[in-house]
Amino acid sequence: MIAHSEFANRFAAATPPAEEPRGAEMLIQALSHEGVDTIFGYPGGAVLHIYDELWRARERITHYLVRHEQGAVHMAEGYARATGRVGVVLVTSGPGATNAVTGIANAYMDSTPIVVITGQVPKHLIGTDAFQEVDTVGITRPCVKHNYLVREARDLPAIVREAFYLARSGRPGPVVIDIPKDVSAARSNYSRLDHVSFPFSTQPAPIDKDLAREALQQIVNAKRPVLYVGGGIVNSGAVDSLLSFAELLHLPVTPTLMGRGGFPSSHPLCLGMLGMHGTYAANMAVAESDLLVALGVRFDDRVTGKLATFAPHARVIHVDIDPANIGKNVTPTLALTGDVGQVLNQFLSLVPEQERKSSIESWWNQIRTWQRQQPLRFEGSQNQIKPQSVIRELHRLTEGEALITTDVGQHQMWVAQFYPFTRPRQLITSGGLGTMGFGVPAAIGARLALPDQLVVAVVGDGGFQMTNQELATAVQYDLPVKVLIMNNGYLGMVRQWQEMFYDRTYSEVDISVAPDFVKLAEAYGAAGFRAERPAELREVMEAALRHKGVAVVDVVVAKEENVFPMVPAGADAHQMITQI
Ligand SMILES: Cc1ncc(C[n+]2csc(CCOP(=O)(O)OP(=O)(O)O)c2C)c(N)n1
Repeated sequence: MIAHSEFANRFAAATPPAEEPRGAEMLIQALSHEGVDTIFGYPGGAVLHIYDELWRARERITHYLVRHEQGAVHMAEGYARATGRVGVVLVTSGPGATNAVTGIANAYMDSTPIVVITGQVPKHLIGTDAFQEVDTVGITRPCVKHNYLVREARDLPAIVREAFYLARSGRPGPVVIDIPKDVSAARSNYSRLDHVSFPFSTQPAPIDKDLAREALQQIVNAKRPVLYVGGGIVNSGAVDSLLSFAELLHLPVTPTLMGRGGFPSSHPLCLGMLGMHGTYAANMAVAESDLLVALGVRFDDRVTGKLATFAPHARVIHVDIDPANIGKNVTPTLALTGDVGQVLNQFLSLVPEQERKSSIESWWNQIRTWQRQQPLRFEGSQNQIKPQSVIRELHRLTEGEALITTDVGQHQMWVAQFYPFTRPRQLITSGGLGTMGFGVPAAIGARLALPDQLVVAVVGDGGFQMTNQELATAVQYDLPVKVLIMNNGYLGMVRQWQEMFYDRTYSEVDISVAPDFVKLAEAYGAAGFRAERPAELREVMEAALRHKGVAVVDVVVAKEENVFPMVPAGADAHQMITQI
């Protein structure tokens, strides 16, 4: 048995001279060089050298200690989506990395730029089923833009530089850097960061002018055009160009869930969201259109329903920065690969003077008729709080200015339907992967990025129970997010499907045995509020929004309310269920 001090002496004696930096130090230097000042993470054995170095760098980089690695990734996503900056995560090997995978996949599906640094067992133990070893590169391969297993400390500066470039360029997404413990410990020649060679061209590819001209001609000539706009508009910062273009040609616009806020909801040209729970007018307009202009979208099945009958009369122009998206689900008649903002600017510069007026009045008359026939609506109630009315009230109390994050389920759809988003990055939701538990940590990350912004997480009672431990993180760092739980005692969206498509067989969706959410909030050091009756809703929400610190509002809503309209999975717009 070696006494502790003796061990420490031996270790010290074996430590090489300190002139050359360790891999961990090079990593921190490289992160600083990328402008990183915020990391969300959770320590463990394989990242101890990195945490040691991080402590020394704490004046430059603030580390936010989460309560679960999934929370760290969602916080980084919230941070990234609120600002467009790259979010950074640091977790340990094995379970640290696997806990992060849901967030990584979520970021991949929603094109969110994050860099996730994972610890790995020392190189000589890789492949031996060592303690806390998993093949992180293998596990994450299908859900990252790129990943690295770092073999030499001296490679770190170049890898970090490339990882950040890849995360934010083109279609943004997650990049994983897996660092074996011996690599973060190794001392190495330090290549100066500004001398790192960089194989990529950072210039965006030019837009094909002839194709752009042809696309514009088709748009101008179309009788029933629709602009179908997605998250690409937000990521590209193309919001103003889109607005100018739509206004110039008086074109109807329908945003996807991820495109919400990319075009102002209250604008007369906006038809509301399309897809499974989109508006009647948006879905009918797409179904009857003769030209669908798809801008920064990926033809998700929640938008298209049955592909064979999606927009059956339409030519399709698809503009996307990611060539892999083009033709993946729908074969376009004309494709433009490139930044959607640049393409729109190109269109704007080409629109001939005489075309700057609407020639599609009868199309607009038809659309207005659909809007009048089936507006978004719900039945009010004197006795029960209707979930839609909660969102309306939230909109009123926040004067439409809140940044909203959500989980996944019915509440998410009601937020998308009833909170009219007016600016990009105002709704941060899990669109592609549909991750319950996303809302609370994403709100924390967004609030950290935007300290003056009111941030409200609207969550279900199911999703809240997946990541509510991050309330501790919010309290610890004084990030006063507001959490609005739409508590229906059910896994509501699943219950709705069971009601509608499985003869009301409510199989395993009753979650009415739950903690007292007010007490739970208080146990975390947050404030807890509850509203059970319509008459008290406004006052309770007001009090929660006024509260200076982290606040949780348990809103007990009508248990069996359904989200309408609904295009059943695999159906087409004409089979939309609109009744309430
Ligand atoms: C991690 C995860 N597991 C399962 C699902 C499937 N799922 C989608 S919606 C939903 C119900 C969500 O219930 P709740 O959070 O209470 O929200 P509500 O639908 O009632 O608004 C479930 C289980 C999912 N999206 N994510």
